[in-house]
Amino acid sequence: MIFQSIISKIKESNKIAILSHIMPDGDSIGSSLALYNALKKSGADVRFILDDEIPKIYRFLEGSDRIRRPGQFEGFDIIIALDCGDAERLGKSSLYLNNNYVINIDHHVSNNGFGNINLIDKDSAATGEIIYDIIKLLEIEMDRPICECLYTAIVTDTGQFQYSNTTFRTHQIVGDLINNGVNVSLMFEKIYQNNSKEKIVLIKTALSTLEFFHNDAISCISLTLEQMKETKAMDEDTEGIINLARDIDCVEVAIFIKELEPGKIKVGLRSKKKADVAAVALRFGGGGHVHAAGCTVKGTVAEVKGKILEAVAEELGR
Ligand SMILES: [Mn+2]
Repeated sequence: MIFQSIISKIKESNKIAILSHIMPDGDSIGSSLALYNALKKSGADVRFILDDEIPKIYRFLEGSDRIRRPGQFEGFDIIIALDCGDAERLGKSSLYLNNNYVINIDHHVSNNGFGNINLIDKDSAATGEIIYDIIKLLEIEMDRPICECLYTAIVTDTGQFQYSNTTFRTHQIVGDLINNGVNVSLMFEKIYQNNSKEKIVLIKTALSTLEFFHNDAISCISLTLEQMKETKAMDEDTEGIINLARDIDCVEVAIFIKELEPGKIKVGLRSKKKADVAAVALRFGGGGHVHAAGCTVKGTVAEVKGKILEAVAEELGR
């Protein structure tokens, strides 16, 4: 029903804007570019507006060189926001939400339903899975560039098909993408075997801060602005660092603390089994999934670390 209203809304629209969140990841970029390429192919006047840079590793994807930055307010027949839990995460792109008809498509439980139509499917491993269905229902042919975008969305949000969000359906969809031309080893080479030297030096610095708490059930890695500057790494290079802290046998919850600007700290949280890190993040105004969540907190690195450690320990004791 909700799918049908979205499909008819898209079909009756010509001028369409796709928006997604700042600090983009593989799913936000992959799902947005897949829909962008598909709608473009169907003849729509479509643009993908993003208030950020596309991370280098995703620049091989079709359409990645045609993103627009948010500028003047413009009217669109519809706005489609993807993979974004709330309007604030759109950055300056949120200005397009005013006086435009908004379709909000996401898989985050914490999505606050800011659209006129909201399709929030927490059982989808990635927004890319929902976009796969949308493109199928629009009866637009799945060509190789579209499939590569969707594959990127799904492989990154499932942690290379290892997280509990990975389902039978995930593999069915991915099977179809491979059937339509995706070269798996080439995708892994582009996404995972393409690190810059600066990124690896950053990982070295990050690991030097690794600490354990709560009988080693909690691990914590932190990065200050100064350390970021010293390593000359890019902001996007911090992606995946938290996994190094998580992937340790004794660890149940991993914390990654990153200084965004003086007094403003971004916190990433990962858990393996029962601990609900989305609940922890929510207490600090953030959100996410049970096993992967985040928030932005005011304070120094040490202050924020103290508060988060306390909240995580409480969650573990529940
Ligand atoms: Mn996602």
